[in-house]
Amino acid sequence: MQTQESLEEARRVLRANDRGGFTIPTAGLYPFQWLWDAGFTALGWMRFDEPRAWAELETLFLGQWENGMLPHIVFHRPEETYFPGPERWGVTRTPPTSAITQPPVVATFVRSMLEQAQDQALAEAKARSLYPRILAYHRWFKRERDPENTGLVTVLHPWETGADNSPAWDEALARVEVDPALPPYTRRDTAHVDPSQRPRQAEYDRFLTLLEVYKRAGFDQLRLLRECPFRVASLLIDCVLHRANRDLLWLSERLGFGHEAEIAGWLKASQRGIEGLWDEEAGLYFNRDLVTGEPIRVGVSASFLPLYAGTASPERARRLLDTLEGWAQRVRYLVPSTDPHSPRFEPQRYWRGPVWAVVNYLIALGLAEYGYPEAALRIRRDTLELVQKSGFSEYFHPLTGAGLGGSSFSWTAAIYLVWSQ
Ligand code: 2M8
Repeated sequence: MQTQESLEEARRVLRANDRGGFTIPTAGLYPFQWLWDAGFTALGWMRFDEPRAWAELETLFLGQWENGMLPHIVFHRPEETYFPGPERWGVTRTPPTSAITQPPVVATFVRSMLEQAQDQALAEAKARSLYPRILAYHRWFKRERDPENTGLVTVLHPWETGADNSPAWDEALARVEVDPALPPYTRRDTAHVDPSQRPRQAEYDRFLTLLEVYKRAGFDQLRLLRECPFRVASLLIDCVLHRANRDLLWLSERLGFGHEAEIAGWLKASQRGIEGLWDEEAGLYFNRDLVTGEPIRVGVSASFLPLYAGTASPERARRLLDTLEGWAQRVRYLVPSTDPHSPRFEPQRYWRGPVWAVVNYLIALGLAEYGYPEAALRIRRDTLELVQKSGFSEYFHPLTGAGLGGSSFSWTAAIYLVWSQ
């Protein structure tokens, strides 16, 4: 595909996935609105339809809970092609939603949408109306997921991290005992995608067991912080939230809301929390198991995200670049979702090896900001090349460049639009 043709195709993917105010990630496999997908997709819409871009975020917030939580899926209308749907989650509200969250990219993307908007009046009005809802969401994180002010959020499900079957969660998830009374279920994902590219059955049983744990706890977060058998600190959540708080602070100042001191307090804690995940010997940041308190010593693409957060010192940023260069010796395309030196690296299985355009976007942004434009450009070029070679796939094989998972995928199209214009 030539760039011009690919750009037209990327716009076509977003239009085809548009369900009126929200964009599904891809038909069949994911027929609802997902939180962080909506953020990236809004950035894509911004390149050719600004009102539609703002609508994506407004529609997402229709799912926000009264306590501020922004759920990871909003089930705007019934669809039979996905499991677990609203019945299994058992959340009684309209529209129905899941009961967990996802990487909170929204504040950061609202800021960049406001900065790049052609229609400044519209952008300012939309940012102003979204701001209090984003603030309520970030206050929820602090109040319900870091009540002891450790600077790290407690994550209660691999789905919250966005990187569902990452090898980083293997031990923490294995500790979850499959509920013997788990209601029977039929997976739908493996009807759409080759099972060798999806999580394993043992993982799904535990993903579903955790839902029953939440329901039994009445979704009480503070209770789940004590009782949930799966509790981790995830770089994807903590780094995305740190940057989102930096951008929320910027928005507060720019729009005159006056919450700067409160947000600066959160930033101080998360700066300390994230930098506490650094491993000097590995030259990387590691996720942490909050049940054992131990670092999870497997390198994953999120290990580079303190560059995106902006918490890393220049020395640590340099070490990260060296580590990334080591990974680049092992794969053709950056950035594999798992360290390709690791025995757990599986180049075609979902979050255990493949390249994801959205994570590439976050890492490249961080590298550029730390003064490594060439490394950022390499990642950008790899991403565009993958799309040109294999289309708008959900993820890509880091050795062969083959497209994997769902096709005509919204966030891949969105990143293509953002990066090639
Ligand atoms: C994937 O996750 C969903 C559950 O949330 C699934 O497999 O059913 C992940 O890649 C996640 O990060 C993404 O937001 C979602 C939709 O693209 O799909």
